[in-house]
Amino acid sequence: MKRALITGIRGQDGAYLARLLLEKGYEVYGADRSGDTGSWRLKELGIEGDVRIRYMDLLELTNIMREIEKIRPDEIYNLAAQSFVQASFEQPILTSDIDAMGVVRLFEAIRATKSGARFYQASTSEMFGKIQTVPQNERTPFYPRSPYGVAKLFGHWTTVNYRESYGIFACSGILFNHESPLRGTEFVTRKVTRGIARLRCGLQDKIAVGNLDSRRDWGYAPEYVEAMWRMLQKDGPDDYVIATNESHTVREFIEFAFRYAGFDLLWDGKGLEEKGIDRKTGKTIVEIASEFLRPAEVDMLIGDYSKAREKLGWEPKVKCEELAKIMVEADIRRVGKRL
Ligand code: NAP
Ligand code: F7E
Repeated sequence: MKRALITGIRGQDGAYLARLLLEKGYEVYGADRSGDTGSWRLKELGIEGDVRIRYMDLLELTNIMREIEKIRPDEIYNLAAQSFVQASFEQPILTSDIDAMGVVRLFEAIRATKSGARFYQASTSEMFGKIQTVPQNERTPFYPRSPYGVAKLFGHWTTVNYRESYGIFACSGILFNHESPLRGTEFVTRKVTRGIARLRCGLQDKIAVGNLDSRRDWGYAPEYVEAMWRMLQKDGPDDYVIATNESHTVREFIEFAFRYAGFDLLWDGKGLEEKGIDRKTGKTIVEIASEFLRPAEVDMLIGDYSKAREKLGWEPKVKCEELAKIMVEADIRRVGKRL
């Protein structure tokens, strides 16, 4: 039986990856910094009792070393991060400590314990930031636009460097945005789908958002964790872009989600004054709030996943419109049950 250690087990991807690896017969260890064994995501997937939770913080090297020594994993998936871009502008030092230095700590722990584990690093399309080519692939130059993007770029190059210097089987997955019903409510997709579900039953009267015009390549998280696993099953380590090769504005995602929930949304006004109006009632249901605008924005992302298709046999199935439907459906169901 293979043994996997997943950092960030309590996050969206941690939950889906844990389910996938359990289905494949792995013994799954989940590292969590709170020491709490409960997780609403693992619970929703029905696997809460099947994952062995270990107390581990990426800020503490000794803690990481002890756990790797004890667990002796065959595969380590580093999914832990301060992953909210907007928060990284408020907490740049903490974000760097976790997302950049945390990766060095993990690699040094692997070396110190002489672990032969294969390693996956959760890199991100945010490293492309102010994009230099369209679409973006593994050869596109990086230009991060936030403390989060800068820290993740450090983590990416650390992964490449430890692979080249010490022969560690380390892969960097450059994943574009991926969402699901398990997405955190601070991210725009889930904020919108949860907001719509609550609007429908009068628990909230509008949704406040920031930039409507940025474009993202949004995929479906359960499919993306499959790509992570495939990377670690290859004969050699490498880096891969994982994306859908479709790009949509935030505005379009909002339109898909409202339409699926049965609303007829009409946009009116410009800039901070723009509003989304419910054509049936004439009420404002979407408004712009400057607090959700960022000091620097990533305007547009679209990924070219052809290397992953050729080498991993990986292909996305769920695209943006279908994704909005899946998320709206799940949130309507939850609100119905008052979850
Ligand atoms: P997520 O839901 O935010 O999960 C990240 C997890 O990391 C959280 O559960 C968090 O724990 C944990 N964590 C934070 N700081 C930690 C620390 N110091 N020590 C240990 N654990 C810590 O993120 P996700 O969406 O699942 O993404 C997984 C990874 O992929 C992240 O590294 C993210 O940056 C990266 N990524 C995500 C996307 C995407 O679109 N989802 C795209 C590209 C890359 P708490 O619950 O205690 O806060
Ligand atoms: O923003 C705009 C916002 O926070 C998407 C993380 O998983 O994916 C994620 O980062 C876009 C941005 O995701 C609101 O300005 C408008 O242009 O959902 P987001 P993100 O910043 O793209 C990457 C790949 C990661 O690696 C990250 O870890 O939507 N936007 N209005 C808004 N964003 C938020 N959060 N809230 C709003 O109200």
